[in-house]
Formats: sequence, structure tokens, C-alpha cells
Amino acid sequence: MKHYLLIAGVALSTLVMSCKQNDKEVAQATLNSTATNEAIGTVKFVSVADGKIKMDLELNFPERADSVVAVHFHEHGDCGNMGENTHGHWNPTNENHGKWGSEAYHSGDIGNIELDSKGHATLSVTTDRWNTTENDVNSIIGRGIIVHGGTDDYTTQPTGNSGPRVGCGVIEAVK
Ligand SMILES: [Cu+2]
Ligand SMILES: [Zn+2]
Repeated sequence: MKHYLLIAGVALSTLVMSCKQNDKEVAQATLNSTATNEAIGTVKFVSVADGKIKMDLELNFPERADSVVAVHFHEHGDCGNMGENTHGHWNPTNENHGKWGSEAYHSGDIGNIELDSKGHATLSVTTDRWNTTENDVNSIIGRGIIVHGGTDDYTTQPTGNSGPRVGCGVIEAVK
């Protein structure tokens, strides 16, 4: 019995170690309110197996408690002018705006996130649509992330009719 436990223990620690080696943080963003400039969330990107990137997004946005907000990556990493300087949705594959995982959608169409009574929410996305390679068309580095005050209808082109830009951040490389 002890022998089996030992083998299981070794197997588990090997697994944990190999996960840690693969899951390297490659980029991050801090989201700030466009109105107050206070932090409202964090976004972390780690490289995982098969060349994919996993995003872990966390919002802490009490002003928007009990609501559904839309989140997108926008073209430019400039949060000036209440987030307007980020311009439109980042769309390197020239597709229509849509729901993440549907037939057609922008590579930055993260979509709607429901905030709880404290304004807290988390969302994770893993995809091979993104990379952090310099000058690559699919690189997320230097893109803006916009939190909208409204809900994405996943239909209206090219914005989803998501409402005002209430939060903004810029994706930066982590070396
Ligand atoms: Cu947007
Ligand atoms: Zn879009």
C-alpha cells in the first residue's frame, strides 16, 4: 500500500512540476475605470500546451454590481479620450462581430460577463487565436481591453451595440 502511495505521489509531483513549467505568464493588463481611473480588474495571460494562450480575467467593479457588461479587445493600446482612442474591435481575421466560439467572431470578442452583487466576476478563455510574437498579426501585445457599460447583443455590426466605454486597459508583455 505504501508503495502505491509513493508512486502516486511521485506521479502527481511530476505532473504539477510540468504544468508549472508550461504555464508561463506572458502578458497582463490592469483595467481602470475611464471615469475615475481607479482599478476595476486584472487580466493575466499564460502560455499553455499546444501553443495556446489562456486568459484569466477578474473584475472588481462595485459601480456595476448586479449587471452584465461586455468585454472586448480593441485595436489600439491607448485608453485616452474615455477609451475612444482604442478605436474598434481588434479583428485580425476579418470576420464579423459575434459571440465567442460561434461561426464568426472577432479575435477580441470576449463577450458578456455577469457581475455579482459586489461587482465581482471571473472569466477564463483558452485559445489558439492569440500569440505574443512581436509584429505578428495575431499578437495581443499592445491591444486595448475595453469594458462596456452595456450588454453585447452579439449581432449588431461591428460593435455588438455594447454601450459606453466604462473601463480600459492595455495588454503588456511579461518577460
Ligand atoms: Cu468593445
Ligand atoms: Zn467584435
